Amino acid sequence: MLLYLTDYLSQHYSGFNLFGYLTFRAILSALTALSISLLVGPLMIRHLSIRQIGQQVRDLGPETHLLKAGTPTMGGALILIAICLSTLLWSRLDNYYVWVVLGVTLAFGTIGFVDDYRKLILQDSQGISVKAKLFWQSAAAITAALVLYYNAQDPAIEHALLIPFFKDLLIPLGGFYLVFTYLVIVGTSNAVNLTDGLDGLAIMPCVLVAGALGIFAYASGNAVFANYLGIPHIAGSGEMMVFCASLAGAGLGFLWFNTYPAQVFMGDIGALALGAAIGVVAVIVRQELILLLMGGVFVIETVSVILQVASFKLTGKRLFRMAPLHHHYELKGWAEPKVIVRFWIITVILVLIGLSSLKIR
Ligand code: 57M
Repeated sequence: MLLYLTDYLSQHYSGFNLFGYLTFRAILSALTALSISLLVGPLMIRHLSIRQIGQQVRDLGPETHLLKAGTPTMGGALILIAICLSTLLWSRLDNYYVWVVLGVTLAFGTIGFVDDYRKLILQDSQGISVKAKLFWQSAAAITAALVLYYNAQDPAIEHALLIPFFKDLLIPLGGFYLVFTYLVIVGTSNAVNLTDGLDGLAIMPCVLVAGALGIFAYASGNAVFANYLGIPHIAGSGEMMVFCASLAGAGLGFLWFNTYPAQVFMGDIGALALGAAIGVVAVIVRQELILLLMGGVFVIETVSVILQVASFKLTGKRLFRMAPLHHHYELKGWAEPKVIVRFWIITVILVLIGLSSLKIR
């Protein structure tokens, strides 16, 4: 939004040309979102506490979690406000990718809000049913997939699966693009949701993966860099760097309060929205397989649940002490911060490997 002003002012004062640079706007976007999170965080925590919007903790989980009962949750609302304000301020609003990614983020955030609201405010422990949650997630994801499919500027690239670490290796998806895109968005959203089970465990990998996707967006959106790196040029995708920067900034600001011992949880409103946001950005910049790699912690957590349920149903025995995997290590005696930081370190390693695919091909 501010770009309309700075574009005008730059005609009279050359210094305002700075705001035309994507990298500068991304830095401002991150700092704006970080500032909003840090400044509004305490007010939000106080508001949630006064409204007694506190986490209910099931007694099935590790005993250490019982102490967490009553921790204010739905803090993800602050993350979404910071992301939306910062993105609207610093991105080019005539770029349709910006509206697609904001629409998906807010749609999944709304689904999470309704679930949290029912559980925490209406005291309905079930929240919205699994079927209803999946239905609305599917509606949002399929809508985004259709919009991206029919607005593709270069279908040969934008409807193909990019194979990382190989130069110009694209597999045309055709109509399967819609199914694949749906799976990426809904899968990432629910994987982040499952991962959000320890203080800061989900938000830091979201910050790291979003930051890396921002770099991919910058490279893909720049014809010269895309050509030099041997990745597809996707005109306009560079603006995703501004969105990713706002997600990273808002996430770091939230982590200030969510770090162990957490003063606030993000709730489904945050977890579902952040996962969907990361998923749709990966689709826009054609880096779904790199997302699978960099978001490996989300994948491992989800697979651990699938394996645990399958094992229990088939053999009556559990593979892990408890799933998702972070609970398994807690029950092995690892202190919560140890589990969290080690999962963060694994994410840093996976993100660095993912970024290396920009050069190794
Ligand atoms: C999302 N929610 C946390 C918080 C957060 C099928 C099964 C695997 C489903 C899964 C499940 O219920 N997942 C829901 C995970 C919950 O966090 C809230 O939920 C929001 C995210 N959606 O923002 O509001 C608890 O996580 C802890 N927490 C923190 N710090 C944070 O920053 O400590 C969260 C954020 C919070 C708090 O204790 O209450 C969650 O874990 O539910 N179920 C599970 O994950 C359960 N696993 C399980 O049942 N495993 C079984 C089978 C089904 C695989 C098994 O291993 O045999 C575990 N979770 C709980 N209790 N709460 C274990 C039992």
